[in-house]
Amino acid sequence: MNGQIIRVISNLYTVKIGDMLYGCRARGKFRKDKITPMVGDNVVIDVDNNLIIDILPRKNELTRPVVANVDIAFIVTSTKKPNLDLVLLDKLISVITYNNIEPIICFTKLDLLNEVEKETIEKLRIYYETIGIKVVYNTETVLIKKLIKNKIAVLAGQTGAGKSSLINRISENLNIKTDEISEALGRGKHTTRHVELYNIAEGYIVDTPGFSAIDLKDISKEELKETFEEFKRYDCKFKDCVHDKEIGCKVKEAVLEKEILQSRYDNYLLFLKGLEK
Ligand SMILES: Nc1nc2c(ncn2[C@@H]2O[C@H](COP(=O)(O)OP(=O)(O)OP(=O)(O)O)[C@@H](O)[C@H]2O)c(=O)[nH]1
Ligand SMILES: [Mg+2]
Ligand SMILES: [Zn+2]
Repeated sequence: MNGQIIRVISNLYTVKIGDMLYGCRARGKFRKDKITPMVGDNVVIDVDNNLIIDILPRKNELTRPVVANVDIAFIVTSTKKPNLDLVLLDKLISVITYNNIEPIICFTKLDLLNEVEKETIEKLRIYYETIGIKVVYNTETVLIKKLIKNKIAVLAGQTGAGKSSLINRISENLNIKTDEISEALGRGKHTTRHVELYNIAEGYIVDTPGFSAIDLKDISKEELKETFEEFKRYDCKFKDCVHDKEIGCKVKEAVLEKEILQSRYDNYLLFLKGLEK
């Protein structure tokens, strides 16, 4: 029977099949092959023996926390206190996209902004939406819940951005404090492995500590370019153009024409330089 691992405590896996939960162990062969089942894994279990006998191919694997098959990542982005950080936002978009996860921007703390500042955020929202990235405000709880439905979601973003508050907003009936979620997901737990997916809004959510620390170092220049969706619309003179100093670069022209957001291009170059070292 096929199911999904929703909890790991030490070597005990909880596998969900429909509405049923099965406590399982991994078959011995996995250990020999150095394969470790992960939360989020789609697995085949032998119900009679409570054994995980096969793991289906993963679409991605995160290491902090250890979760597989993540569908979406909310990039929780504070617009004030702490100040808007477009470098971190664009970096997370690239890292998340590269990991085969759909990035969704969630702006927070718009209540702290004046009208002019709000307009700036509204313009950013429109830009990112235009390039195909979903954008929400943390107050749009109905919309956020709809996005989580039937998905495994993680939260990324700097400390104080409002990740835990967002979970509280959308989880009327979650009977665990968000602090405890972070705790359960690995903070300060060194001896026992415990990762759990929490059922919220008919989906699963992981309050990810430290996702923002992930950097781009494993990505090649070519792969970085691929994560900037809006660049793909332009045909540069050279097919392998990295949109830096090449002549006939249509991306650079588009930046001058203000078709591409200056900060997006600046951040791209910043990440590109970082990869050259
Ligand atoms: N004014 C305002 N404050 C907010 C909003 N969202 C969160 N906060 C406040 O911002 C502070 C930080 O929020 P948290 O949810 O703890 O932030 P976090 O992202 O979980 O931070 P870490 O757990 O440290 O990574 C808290 O005092 C929240 O009450 C918002 O939309 N508006
Ligand atoms: Mg938090
Ligand atoms: Zn170019």
